[in-house]
Amino acid sequence: KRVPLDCGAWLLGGFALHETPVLLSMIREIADQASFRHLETPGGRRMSVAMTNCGSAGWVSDRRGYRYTDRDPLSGRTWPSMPPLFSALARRAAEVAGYGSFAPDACLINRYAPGTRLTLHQDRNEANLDAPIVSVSLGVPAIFLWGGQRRSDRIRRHALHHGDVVVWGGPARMTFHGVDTIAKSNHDDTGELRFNLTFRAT
Ligand code: MD3
Ligand code: FE
Repeated sequence: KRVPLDCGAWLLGGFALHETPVLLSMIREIADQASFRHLETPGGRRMSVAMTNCGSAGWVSDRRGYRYTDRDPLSGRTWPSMPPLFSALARRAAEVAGYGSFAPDACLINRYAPGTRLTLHQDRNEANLDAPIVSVSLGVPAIFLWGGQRRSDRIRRHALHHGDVVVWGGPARMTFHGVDTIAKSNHDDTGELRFNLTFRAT
């Protein structure tokens, strides 16, 4: 099913469902090479979400700011390459949502434990704002929050489940969004955890 969340934003319910086991095993392999870590915000706060990346670029945050790097600052090595299955999934989802020729070079992998949240923000570190962002949810459910182009705009909420894919492009690309505090629950494939992949063209 393809449900419009906003102008330019589509929820593809269960779009990745049959690929979730292989996605999770690839996340494990990536994390063996580039560990999940809690990044520091420019303001000096530790993010409750744990993050890693794959692809030729990876998103990082530290006291100097937010940016994309070609190397993992923890190891000094390049980020693990993006599995072809990841990019193929992201491309197919973007196409279904009306964004042809999406070529992601970065995949940020977020890991949420119970009590973790992601405060309202815009994704604005990408040079290419014409390209959409494709997100894949895995594991325990989350309440996704999104507003408008201004932080003060009314917030809407929608549950994201294991295997759901959301594509944010066009007018929705600069939408303020976040994730409400993750409740304690269990998923057969991830235990108490939620993972989210976000595919970006930087
Ligand atoms: C709307 N991640 O990594 S994914 C992020 O569930 C991020 O981990 C959330 O926000 C998560 O930056 C939400 C859905 C999403 C991702 C990017 C967007 C929604 C978006 C960019 C613009 C507008
Ligand atoms: Fe975001």
